[in-house]
Order: sequence, then C-alpha cells, then structure tokens
Amino acid sequence: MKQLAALALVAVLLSGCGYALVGRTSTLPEDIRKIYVEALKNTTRRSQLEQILARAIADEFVTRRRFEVVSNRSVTSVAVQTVPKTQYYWAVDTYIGDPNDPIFGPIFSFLAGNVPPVVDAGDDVLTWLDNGSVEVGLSATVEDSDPTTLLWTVVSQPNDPTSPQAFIADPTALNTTITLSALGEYVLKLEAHDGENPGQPDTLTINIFSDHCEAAKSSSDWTALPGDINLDCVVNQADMDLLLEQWLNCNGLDCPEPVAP
Ligand SMILES: [Ca+2]
Ligand SMILES: [Ca+2]
Repeated sequence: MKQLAALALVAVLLSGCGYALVGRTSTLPEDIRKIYVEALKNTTRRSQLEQILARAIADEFVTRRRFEVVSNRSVTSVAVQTVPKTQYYWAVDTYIGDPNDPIFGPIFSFLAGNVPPVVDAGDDVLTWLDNGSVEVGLSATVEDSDPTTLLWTVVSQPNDPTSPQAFIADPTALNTTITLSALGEYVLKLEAHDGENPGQPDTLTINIFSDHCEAAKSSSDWTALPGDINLDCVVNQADMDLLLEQWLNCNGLDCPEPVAP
C-alpha cells in the first residue's frame, strides 16, 4: 500500500469568458473524499463571478455525494489504497500567512503498477499411509485482480526408490490432490503468474507416517495414555497381556525373587 499525503487540488482557470475544470471526477482517485476548492481569480469584468463559480463547483462535488468540501485548513493527510494499473494525481499547496494566497505545489502523477499475485499454498499437512498410499487434498489461495496461471511442483521428497513417484492430479489447479506413497517429508511449491509478474512462490510441507499413532507421536505435546504399555495409542487387551506377563515381577533391591530388567 502506498500512502500519500493527498490533497485534491481543483484548479479552475479563468480566461476571458470561459473556464475549464482540471481534474474531472473520472480521473480523481477513488480514495479522495475531501475536496478543497481554491480561491478563484476573476479576470473578467463581471463582479463576484469567482464566488459564484467557487460555490457552484463546491455544490457540484457535494451533489456527487462522494466528496466532502472542506476549508484548506481542514485538509489532512489520508491513507490511500491504490488500485493497480490506475493513474493518480496529487498536489500539496502551502499556505504561509495569508490564507487566500497559497503557494501552489506541483501536480504529481504516477501510475500504480501491476501487483504480482499473492500465493498461499495452504497449511502444512501431517498424515499417514492407508494401504500403502494416501491422497492429500491441496487447497490454496491466490489473490490477484488479473487472471493467473498456477503450477504445483514437488520440490523434494523422501529418498525411497521403491515407492511410486508423487502424483498431482492437476498441477495447474488451485484445488487439487496429490497421491503419496513414501514415508517422510514432501515439500510442494505453488507458483502463480498474472501474465506480467510472477508472485512469490509458496511452499507446503507434507509429512507422511506409517499410521495415525506415529503421526500423533510426532507432535511435541503428545504423551502416552496411562496403561498404554506398548505405546500404540490405545489401551486394550494387548497392554493387559503385557501387564499380566509382568504381574508380581520385581526388579528392586529387596525383591523376594528378583527379575532382571
Ligand atoms: Ca496482478
Ligand atoms: Ca497400547
């Protein structure tokens, strides 16, 4: 976002019997909300024409509802959200002493450039194999006012020559799926291009485990359930059998029948 000290300058040129309004509504940036109408200089013989015209111009802006006409002392800096590929004009006039005698600043202009796509490949994924493979949904977002082209690629994957290669169903789609078969870490990259500029690519990491328990254990805050002797994330008969196998065993220093660990 570019921030401008924006002061809309409405310059009215009086010349003979005619005048022209510089800066028509269609060219004023959308973010301009406050308008100050400069004091006009009447070079005609018609008295008070400058006041009539200034009032008419102010009324016209007020009628268009989008603008608020203010005094020169009321104009303040405003933040302007630029729209890509739009021409902007702005000026700052300086008042020293005499409020009716401004020092006109130059009119600046710039063309807001094309904004590259903003790419978000989505959250990292933690999952596990089911019958030797897993299909992971990819759900990305790309922000751009222009039509964009996309490309998903696999940046890195586990070194497992026995597993099939990762398969992306539609590498050019925003939302697609990838089928994975090896245990370990896959890194995917999503690139977007708006026809003029590439966006900053975003990556997505997918970690594959052998089962849901191993996936859970990879979390730093995982703790075993009390009674889950074999650490398979469930307390069941297998744990009970292990418990019974060791029932009344003792490996302390004062056991009646010590059992080696
Ligand atoms: Ca763009
Ligand atoms: Ca268990």
